[in-house]
Amino acid sequence: MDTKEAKKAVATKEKEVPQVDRVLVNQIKENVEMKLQTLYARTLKTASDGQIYKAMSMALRDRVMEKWAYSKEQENETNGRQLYYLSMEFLMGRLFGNNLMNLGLEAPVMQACQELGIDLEKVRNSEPDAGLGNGGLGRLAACFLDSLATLGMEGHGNGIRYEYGLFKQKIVNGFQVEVPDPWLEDGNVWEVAKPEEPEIICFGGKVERKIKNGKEYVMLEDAQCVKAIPYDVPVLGYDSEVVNTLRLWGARALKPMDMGLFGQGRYVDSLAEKELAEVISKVLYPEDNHPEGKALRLKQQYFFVSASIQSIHRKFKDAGNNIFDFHKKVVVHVNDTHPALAIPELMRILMDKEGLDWEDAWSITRQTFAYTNHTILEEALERWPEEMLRNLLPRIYEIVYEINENFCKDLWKLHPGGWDHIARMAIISYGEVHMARLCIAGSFSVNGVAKLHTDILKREVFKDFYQVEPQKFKAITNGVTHRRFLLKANPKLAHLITEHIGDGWIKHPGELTHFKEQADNKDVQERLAAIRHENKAKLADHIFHKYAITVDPDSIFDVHVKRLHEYKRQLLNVMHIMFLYNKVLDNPDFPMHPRTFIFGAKAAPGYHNAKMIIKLIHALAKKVNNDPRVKDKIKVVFMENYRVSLAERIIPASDVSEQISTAGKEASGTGNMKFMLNGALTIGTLDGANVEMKEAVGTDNIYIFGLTAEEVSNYYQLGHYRPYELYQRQPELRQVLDQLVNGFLEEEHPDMFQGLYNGLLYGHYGMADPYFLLKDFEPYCQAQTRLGLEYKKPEIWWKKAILNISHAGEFSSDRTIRDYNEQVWHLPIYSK
Ligand code: T68
Repeated sequence: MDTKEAKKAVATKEKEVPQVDRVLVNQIKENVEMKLQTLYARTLKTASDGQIYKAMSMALRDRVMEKWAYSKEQENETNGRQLYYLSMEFLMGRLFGNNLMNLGLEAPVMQACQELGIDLEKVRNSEPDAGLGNGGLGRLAACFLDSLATLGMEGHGNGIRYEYGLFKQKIVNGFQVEVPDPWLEDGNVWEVAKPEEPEIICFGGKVERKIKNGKEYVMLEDAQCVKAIPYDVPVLGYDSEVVNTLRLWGARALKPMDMGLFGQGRYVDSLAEKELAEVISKVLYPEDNHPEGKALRLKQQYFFVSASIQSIHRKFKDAGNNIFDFHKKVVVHVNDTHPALAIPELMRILMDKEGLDWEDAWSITRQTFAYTNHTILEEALERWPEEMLRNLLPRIYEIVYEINENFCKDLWKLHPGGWDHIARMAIISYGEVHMARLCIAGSFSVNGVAKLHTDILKREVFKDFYQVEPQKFKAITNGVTHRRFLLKANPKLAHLITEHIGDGWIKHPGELTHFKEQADNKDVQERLAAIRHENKAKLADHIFHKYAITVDPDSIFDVHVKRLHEYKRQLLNVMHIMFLYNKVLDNPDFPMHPRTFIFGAKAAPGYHNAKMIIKLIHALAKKVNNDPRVKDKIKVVFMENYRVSLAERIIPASDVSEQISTAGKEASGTGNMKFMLNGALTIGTLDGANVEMKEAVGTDNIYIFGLTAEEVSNYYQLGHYRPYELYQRQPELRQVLDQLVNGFLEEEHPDMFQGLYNGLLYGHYGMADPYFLLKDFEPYCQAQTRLGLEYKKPEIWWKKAILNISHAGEFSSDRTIRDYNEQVWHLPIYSK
């Protein structure tokens, strides 16, 4: 069977007996058994699930490597324009199933497994998630890689090979406990180490200027240097010949140990340098939307951008290119400001290595970089102490200093005498280096991740910059790979769609709009409902086995999964559950369709309020789930350790998608899109990409409530928000808030949630209820009531669900990547 036919088999599997290629199936069986023997000296009878996973992955890997080799050869021969996507985070999740799907081998592998008696599901679950990211930003980078390869663009990722990914979350007595994630412990089938291609990265030292042959050159003296070793991961596209590379850098000492010290018997000291070097790529910082101002974090940033830029430069030169064409052949995208030092690093290489003068170097640099902003939260905008940069990276500091001088001189011409104005825009200001400002000054393109977000950047956060260079600013709305989050995660729904509109949507998600024609088709509605029910039953099973909580697949699965952050307002969801609970206690016949509220969220380890909200959800779950008076009308489940693979399990089983951030705070959101693709209905605010989802699907097919971003912004500016008055005026709201502190939830520790309560009514330092939970409480409860009523009318509910799926193509990362390419990157497309 050729790959086309194999793919068709994937799309139409479950339909009668899939027609698979016998020869291929036999080959796969043979490959797997052989790998088991040669790798582990095991047979199928004696191998563990983990060993079978490895053997199967190695067998698959052989096919991947062959494709990768040809793709690289092609890339070298063509010497075309390349994209390098620099990101501190790539939240890849599992790769086995995705690679299987992309190679069109799902059906024959399933057949082979069946014949060998291998439980494929178990095998898949043996793979650890590559959790090299915190949340949206890191997962976006992973989705982009998928779409780039599928669309036939040469776009490579560059990041850090953290030895420990994002912590694993354990819940102990309702509290989050963080456990390390040593995901590489059993090796990583998908990486190829290239110790023979290291880059050298230097920290500290002193900048010295020397004259040689009448020319000044710059060098660092007494610096501490480490090696950056590339670990390359192939990135396959779906039905595509282009195989890109995700290059993750690991830190190593220049010398494995100090032989002098070793000879003196000082064994531990002899390893000190190695330890100091390796700590750089040891662990991912677990803060999302809140930068950690530690020197080690700055080291990580420079480590990976310096390695990336040096290797990009090396490859560019090896291809025989002229340095003045650098920006024509290379575009470097910085994913938020974390890789911002790539800008002065390229300047350093162009000047100190290539001998270019400042003007030429700056001109090339500014035409090479593009920057995406992912947040407007003030506290999340990165700034580094000037001193720290000067000490850790003296040459880079000099360059940033010079960039700032020139930048301010230009501003002075525009705003003569405007000291305040210039201080607001300066890259170095009051002893701090402002990374977003460096990115804007050093890039040819700046973009937000949704329309609303970009508007806020232009109007507020980057207003001064927008006035100077409006043409740089672009709105490019995020997207997610519909192949991982629909085709792979929800195969039965994918099959239903394909049955009606063909399988073109897999590569052209815009075609999903054809599914609209089925919106009123009773049969399709019923099948969609049946698929959802089956997915819910599976999740219910999982919940029962893991948490011993019985949940009813006939109840509404109302799902809130994402990082825990006050602006995302998981607490508002909790308040609504408490409101419902009170209703049922007041009136046992309170009319409501039973609901299962599902949460999943990791809190940053140092984020106290976020951790208390996790504890609160558990306290509420304990109370509600064990209260016979609610008669199974309400269940609350917190799913531990939310991550990519769990998202793939939960989202296809969701009826309701909670996207209820304070308007103006969520730059885009991407979970919202994954739910939409799977036909869940959104309850949400007019925030981030929700706004565009509403435009796409129509007001009637999404439950929108609450303050607008403009209203929120007015409240902040005018300072006239009085949550306490709402508390006094609204008895149902008051009851809920009082229950936080009157022992209703935690009899033994009634003051457990006093901090959350105080924050809502009185504020900690700044204003009370800065995320407007009290203001949005009533409209939220009303929207929930509307939603609950509509769930009871299947012909209305499932029509809406079909319309959501039909309009979700716009939120595929394929569309996003095409937009980036048209507006920013201009890469050639190599389609099959
Ligand atoms: C998210 N940002 C946005 N940041 O919050 C979300 N931050 O609205 C958007 O959809 C997504 O980016 C993709 O554009 C993040 O996820 C981080 O994870 C982060 C990590 C380190 C430091 C700061």
